[in-house]
This record gives sequence, structure tokens and C-alpha cells, in this order.
Amino acid sequence: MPAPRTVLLTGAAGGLGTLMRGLLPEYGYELRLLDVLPVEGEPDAITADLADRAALREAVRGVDAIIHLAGISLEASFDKILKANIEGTYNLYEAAREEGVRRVVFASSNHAVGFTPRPRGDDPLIPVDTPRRPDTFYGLSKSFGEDLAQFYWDKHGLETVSVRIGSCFAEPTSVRMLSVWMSPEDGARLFHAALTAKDVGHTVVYGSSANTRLWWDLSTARALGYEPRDDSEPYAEKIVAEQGDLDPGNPDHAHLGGHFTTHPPIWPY
Ligand code: NAI
Ligand code: 15L
Repeated sequence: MPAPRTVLLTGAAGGLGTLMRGLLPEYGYELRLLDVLPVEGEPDAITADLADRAALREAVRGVDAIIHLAGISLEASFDKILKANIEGTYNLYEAAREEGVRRVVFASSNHAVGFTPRPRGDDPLIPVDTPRRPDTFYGLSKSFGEDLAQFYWDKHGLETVSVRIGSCFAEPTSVRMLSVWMSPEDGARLFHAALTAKDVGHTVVYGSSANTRLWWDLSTARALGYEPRDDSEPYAEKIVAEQGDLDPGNPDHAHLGGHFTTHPPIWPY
């Protein structure tokens, strides 16, 4: 398979989509943008809901690969998650299969395994094959997405890299994020590796920078050719001074998913 050039980016109006719209063209990609909301400054972006199967089929026609970011990105009611994340992701995979698209990079989340206890002391890093332990309906939808990806590979030969993203924002802002942060630049490096690595079948990776306080194993990401260059540690002194270190008695600090395991916010969507 030649290296992908034309890539459909779903969720292009969102936070991560906006970061990736800025960073991925440097790698030579031509991005086709899709979101249910208009994408600021991008009059050619496709405005479509993941529920619209005809629009998805047209959107994926002729692209080499898809980066699938669209969906509800925090906890919400099951009905809303079902529509956008579960049915929506199915609709996109069906469109990809029908149009012969060969690879998807799926924005999974650490919340697919959010109830996994965080490593303490000399505990080993969490591997990608740790049992799934979703912490929310949102995390459950990402777990479904990973299974859907495996199914489309086994049944139809459609490849996916499922990226269990930690926290991809400009800077880490909490003590938990010191462990799970992915700099936007490392995010682009990882998406590029996921688009170009050969013979990925369905590969699951964690998505983060090479943080000193890392909780999970990046070896499957590195095997794709990902070489993270950032580390949250330069932010640590200030964050720990303001917020304190991880507290063994605080349930929000007990699991990978952080506060999603205790007080999940319901997004007014
Ligand atoms: P976001 O909420 O800023 O962006 C999501 C975008 O998807 C929005 O622009 C929204 O309009 C669009 N969208 C929602 N429902 C849609 C539908 N039915 N049809 C078409 N478009 C729809 O989220 P963010 O932070 O940009 O995350 C992007 C993806 O990465 C999400 O799937 C999220 O679950 C995943 N992720 C992000 C992390 C992060 O640190 N930003 C961490 C883990 C996963
Ligand atoms: C996610 O899955 C969310 O989409 C993102 O907004 C962050 O909350 C991130 O996880 C996190 O765990 O920090």
C-alpha cells in the first residue's frame, strides 16, 4: 500500500481536529475536513452528521485513509453516546468499507481502560492488552470502537490503528496530566506513524508523550515508528506546587481515568 496522501479528518472543528489541521499538512497530507459544525476558516469543509450515511459515503470516496476524531468527547447520556459514537463510528466504517478505504486511525481514549488502577511505585507500565475497563458510557463507546475496528480488520481487511489518547492539549494542567499528556506535536507524530506504518492490521496504542511520570507502555506506538519528543516534566514543579502530588487517598487519583471514574461530567450536548 503506498503512503496515504489524501486523508479525511472527522471532528475537524473540535479541539484536537483544530490542532491536527494545523500540524498534519507539514507531513504532506491533503486533508478533507468533516464535522457536524462548520469549521472556522475552512469553507470547503464538509458539514455532516455521522448519522448521515449518504454524506459519509461521499465524504470518504477517494481518500487514502481516515483519521476519525468526530464524536462526543466526554461523558453524556447513553442515548447521545449511542447515536454519535457507537452508531456514528459504525456508519463511518461501513462507508469506508463500501468505498474501499484501506486504513482508519481511530481516536480511542484512555477511558476505555479508565478503571485500571494507575501504577504505583515499581509497578509495571500498563500494557495495551490489559483488560478493558471503561469508566463511563463514553469509555464504553471507545471500547466498542476498538472492537469494531478489530471486526472490520478480521472480516473485511480494513486496517485500523486505535489510539488510546491520554490528554492532548497545548499544555498539561493537572497532576494526572503529567502522566497522560500528549503534546500536540507528538500527537501529529503519532498520527503520521499510524497512517504510514506497514501492515498494522488492528493495532492498539496508547497516545502520549514520553512523560517521565508515564503510566502506560508506549512500545506498540514506537513499533509503528512513533518517536515522541516531548515530556510533561518541565511543567511538573509548578503544577505540583499549586495542586500537590498524587494523593493515594484521593479516588480521583486511583485509576487511569482520573475523575471520569468518580464524577463524570455530563456534556450539555
Ligand atoms: P471535541 O469535542 O473538541 O471535538 C469533537 C468534534 O466532533 C466536535 O467538533 C464535534 O462537533 C464533532 N462531532 C460530535 N458529534 C458529531 C457527529 N454526530 N457528527 C459529526 N461530527 C460530530 O473533542 P476533541 O478533544 O477534539 O477530541 C477528538 C476525539 O479524540 C474525540 O473522539 C475524543 O473522544 C478523542 N479523544 C480526545 C482526547 C483529548 O485529549 N483531546 C483524549 C482521548 C480521546
Ligand atoms: C478524553 O477522552 C477526553 O476526550 C478529553 O477531553 C480529556 O478529558 C481526556 O480524555 C483525559 O483523560 O484527560
